[in-house]
Amino acid sequence: MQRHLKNSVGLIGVASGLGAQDHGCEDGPLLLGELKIFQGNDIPAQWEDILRPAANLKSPTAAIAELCSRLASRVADELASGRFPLVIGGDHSCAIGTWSGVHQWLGARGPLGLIWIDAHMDSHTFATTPSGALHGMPLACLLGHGEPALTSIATTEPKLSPEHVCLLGVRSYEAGEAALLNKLGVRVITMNEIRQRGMTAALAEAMAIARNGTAGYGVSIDLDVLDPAEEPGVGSPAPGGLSCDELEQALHLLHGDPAMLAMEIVEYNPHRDRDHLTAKAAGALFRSAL
Ligand SMILES: [Mn+2]
Repeated sequence: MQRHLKNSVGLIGVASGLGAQDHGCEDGPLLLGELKIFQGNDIPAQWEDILRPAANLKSPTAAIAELCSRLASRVADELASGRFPLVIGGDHSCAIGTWSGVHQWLGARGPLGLIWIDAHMDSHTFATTPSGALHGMPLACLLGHGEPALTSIATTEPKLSPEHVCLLGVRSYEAGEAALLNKLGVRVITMNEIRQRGMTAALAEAMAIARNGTAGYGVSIDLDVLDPAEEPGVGSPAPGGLSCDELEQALHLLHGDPAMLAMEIVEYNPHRDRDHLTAKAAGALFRSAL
């Protein structure tokens, strides 16, 4: 599919931490904007909007469903305007909105592929979650499993088919979500496997999966895939992650790929960051991918 989106990037912030136990990620987009982390690249990037949860919805599920529904429309609008959407979280529950929006825009053009770069699987449902936190559920929701309010954003059908999805960098998960992905046949490339094969080879495989039989694909980057010793500013740190350098190098593979339709960078928690290290990492990842 021919698209020429990447001459302009539309940044959409999602200032919400409602999906996490620690709400600190809600302050991520504003600080990244103030630091001009995504400016000064070859490709002009402009903040189009920062979305916030509605104040009148008391349950996190209702608030996140409403927020994701607005986000999905916003992302579809960016694509329709010819810009490349870059969604900046917030906690990872915003992925339900981001990828529902890309799916909606694709419509009859064909299925959506997704590369999920994360220390976690984010594939719980309310039946398996130990914490109840919605940022542990977005991938399950996009695959059509979980709370109907969250699986039916934009349309009731699943936004992703298992064969078009690949996870990268996983090292911290629970049995229930692993069982769901295993049952569905989703490819999971763990941190151990990346240590053996290298991140570039692993990302090349993920791209092949996300491109095969799809009309385009997206990339969801949870900053907690990076090692917290280097990049501490994330919601749920998990030791033993990627270095920013190795992820940056691998992301060059995405550079200039017309099949890449959108990206999101999530879980930046400024309250845990040190000397803006993790904020700068977010900017470096953006520049190498685009
Ligand atoms: Mn995540």
